[in-house]
Amino acid sequence: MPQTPTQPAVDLSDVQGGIFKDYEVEFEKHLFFAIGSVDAGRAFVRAVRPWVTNAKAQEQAADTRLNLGFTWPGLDALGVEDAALASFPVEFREGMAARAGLLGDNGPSAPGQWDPPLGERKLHVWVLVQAARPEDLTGRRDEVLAMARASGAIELICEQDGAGFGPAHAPAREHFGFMDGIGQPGVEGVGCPVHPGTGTPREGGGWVPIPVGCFLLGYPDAYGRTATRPKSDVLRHNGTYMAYRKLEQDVVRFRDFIDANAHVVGGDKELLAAKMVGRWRSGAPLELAPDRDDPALAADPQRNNDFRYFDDDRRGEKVPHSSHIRRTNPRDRFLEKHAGVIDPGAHRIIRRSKPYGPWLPEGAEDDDERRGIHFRAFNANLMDQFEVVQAVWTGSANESFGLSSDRDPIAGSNETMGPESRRLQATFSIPRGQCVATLYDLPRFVTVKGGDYFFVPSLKALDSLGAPVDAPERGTR
Ligand code: N7H
Repeated sequence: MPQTPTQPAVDLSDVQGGIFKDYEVEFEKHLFFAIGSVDAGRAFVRAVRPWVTNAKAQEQAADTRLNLGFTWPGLDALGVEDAALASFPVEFREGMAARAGLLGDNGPSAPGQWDPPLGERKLHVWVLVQAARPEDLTGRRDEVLAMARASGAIELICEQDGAGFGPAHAPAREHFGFMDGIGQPGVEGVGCPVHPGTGTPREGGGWVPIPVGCFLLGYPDAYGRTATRPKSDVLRHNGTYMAYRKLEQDVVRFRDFIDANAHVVGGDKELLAAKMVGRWRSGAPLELAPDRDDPALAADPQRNNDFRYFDDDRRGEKVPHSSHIRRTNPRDRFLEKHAGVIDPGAHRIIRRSKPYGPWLPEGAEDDDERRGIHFRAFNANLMDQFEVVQAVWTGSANESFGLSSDRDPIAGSNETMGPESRRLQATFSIPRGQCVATLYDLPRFVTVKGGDYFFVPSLKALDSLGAPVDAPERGTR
C-alpha cells in the first residue's frame, strides 16, 4: 500500500534543508573555518545566513544549496553566553576526537593520524555547499570566501570536495560498488513518505514512524522525552546535531578480500560482498533475496526496507549478525519478544554521504588515489544515536550470539583487541546450514581520516547567532 507523506507538524521553513530529504545533486564542498573574533564570526554568520537552504524551500533552491553548522568551540568563539554553552551535552562539548576511545577510532583511525586540521579544536564553522554543476559550486564557494574576507578575522582552514560518480555509475553508488542511502528512518511530521520498514517495528507486525524528536530538538523523542539542552530556547528549537566523518576506503583490499574468500560461500563473490553488507550491490536486501540479486526489489521503496531479522532468520543464515546493516539497524532485535529492552527507534541516524576521490574501475591496479566518503549522520542526541551505532553496534563484539571477536566489516574497528594474553583478531562469521564459516584476520577496509560534531541550528537561531553582541536580539536564552 503506498504510504502518503505525513503532514508536516514542524515549521520546515525554520529547519535547515538536506536533513529529512537529500538534495540529490552531484557535487559538494565542505568548507571549515576558524573564527578569530566574536564580531567577525557574527558578521560572517549574518552574511552567509541568506544563502542557507531551508527544508521547506529546498526543492526550489536555485543553483546551490548551503548548510551551516558549528562545533562547540565555534559557538564559544561566537560569544554564546556561558550558561547556554555549558548546557550542551558532554559529547558535543568534547568533540569527536576526544571520544576516540569510545568510538573505536584506534590504530590508523586514531585522531593523531587524521588529516589536519580535522578534529582539532580550532575547527569552528562548517559550511556545506552542494550543486548540480561544478561551476555553480565553485561560484558559491568563492562568494562564501569573499564573505569570510569581508567579515574580518575568519580563516578557511580546511576544504574537502565530494562528488558522485556521474552517469557511468548510479548516483548513490559508493566506492565498494554498493547503492547507498536506502535504509533511512521514516520520520513522522516532516512531510516525507514513510515507507514500510523505515520506522520502528511493532510487536505484532507493521511499523510506526520515528518521532521527529529523534532528529530535531523541541519535540518528543522515541521515549517521549523532549530535549531541554542547550538551555536556550532560541538555540535549541528546530536545531539538530551532525556527526561528520571523513572515511577512507581501501577498495583494492576490499576486492582482494572478496576474491580470496568467496570460496566460503561456494565461490560466489557477489554473495560474499552481500553477506558483509546485508544488501546486494544493487541495494536489494539479502533478507528478502537471499540467493540472488533482485534489482526490481532494490528499486522499490515499498519493499526494499520491509523486512525483519529475528522472526525467520534468527541464526543469521540469510543476513549474518555482523553484517553492516544488521548491526547498524538491528530492526526487531530489541522487541520485547526477543528479550529486548530498548526502543530501536531511539538509536537511528539519518545518513547523508557523498564519495570523494575517483572511482577505481573493476579489475584495475591500485592507483594510490585517496578515496572514501564524507559521512554525515544527523540526530537529536549524538550519544544515544550516532555513538551507540558506531561504538556499541558496529564496534563491539557480538557477545550475545557468541561471536566474541566478530566486527562490522565495513564500519567497525578491525584492530586486534583484548589483553596481551588473549588477543582477539577481528572475525566475520557466516552461518551456513548447521555450520558457521568464520573469516579470520578481517583487515581494515575503512579508516577514519577526521571528523567532528556540529550543531546545525534552525534558521531563527542563525539570526540570533549572527546578531551583533550588543544588539538586543542577541537571544541565546
Ligand atoms: Fe553504512 N557501504 O557502502 O558499504 N552502509 N557504510 N554506515 N549504514 C549502508 O541501506 C557504508 C557507516 C549505516 O537501515 C549500506 O543505504 C560504507 C557508518 C546505517 O538497514 C551500505 C561506509 C555508520 C545503514 C553502506 C559506511 C553507518 C547503513 C546499505 C564507510 C554509522 C542503514 C545501503 C565508508 C556509524 C541500515 C543502505 C538500515 C547502510 C556502506 C559507514 C550506518 C552499502 C562504505 C560509519 C544506519
